[in-house]
Amino acid sequence: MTKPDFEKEKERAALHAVGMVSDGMWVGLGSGSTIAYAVRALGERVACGLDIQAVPTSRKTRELAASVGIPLRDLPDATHLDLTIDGADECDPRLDLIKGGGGALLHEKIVASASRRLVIIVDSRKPVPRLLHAFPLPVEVIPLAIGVVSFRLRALGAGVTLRRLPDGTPFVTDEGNRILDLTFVEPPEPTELARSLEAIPGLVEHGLFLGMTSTLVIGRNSGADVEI
Ligand code: ABF
Repeated sequence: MTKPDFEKEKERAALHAVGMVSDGMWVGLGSGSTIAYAVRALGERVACGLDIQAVPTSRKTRELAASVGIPLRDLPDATHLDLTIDGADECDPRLDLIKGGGGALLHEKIVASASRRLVIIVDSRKPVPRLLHAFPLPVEVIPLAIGVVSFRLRALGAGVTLRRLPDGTPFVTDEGNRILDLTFVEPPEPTELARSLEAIPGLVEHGLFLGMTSTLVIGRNSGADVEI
């Protein structure tokens, strides 16, 4: 059996999603290495005359989209979007997701929630039977609340790690916040956990994207699987 080429899988999923974009759309652009394939492919379509406005969810995506000529709008200019293409860290059979491994979950969730359709593109390593059993759940916290929020998270049974850069300094989000990565020895039910997290003041957003995905595209060695 040939070893899967994960970069090819990302590209296949991205090309499928970009085929869903049409003239006149406002398109949300997520973050991450899979999205980079979608942004470059969208740039090629724009160069051939596709007329869209795009709202990026991170500085990195903005820079890449600008470099390939995609017309960009700022998030404050957007009221709603037609379609958002984004990646994920984990996805389960219900198409629920963990996102935020790249630290852009707040903007990603705002854009996804304002979109009529959320198309998630992943390679074949991302689908899992259940969320919260492997990939740590990122939550975004305002800096002055780190202590009180961490205390409340531990009381929920979470192991809490402040995300740091390789030089040891804390990772800072595009909004100037911090990321805590949560692990669970006994993973809770995602919906209940989401409700508990949303009740903690100072916790700005969490990386559980539940009931938001319209279409999941899983890149495969040959082609792409599409789940709706
Ligand atoms: C974003 O980028 C995130 O929410 C997720 O954390 C990450 C996925 O990155 P990659 O496509 O590089 O695996 O979509």
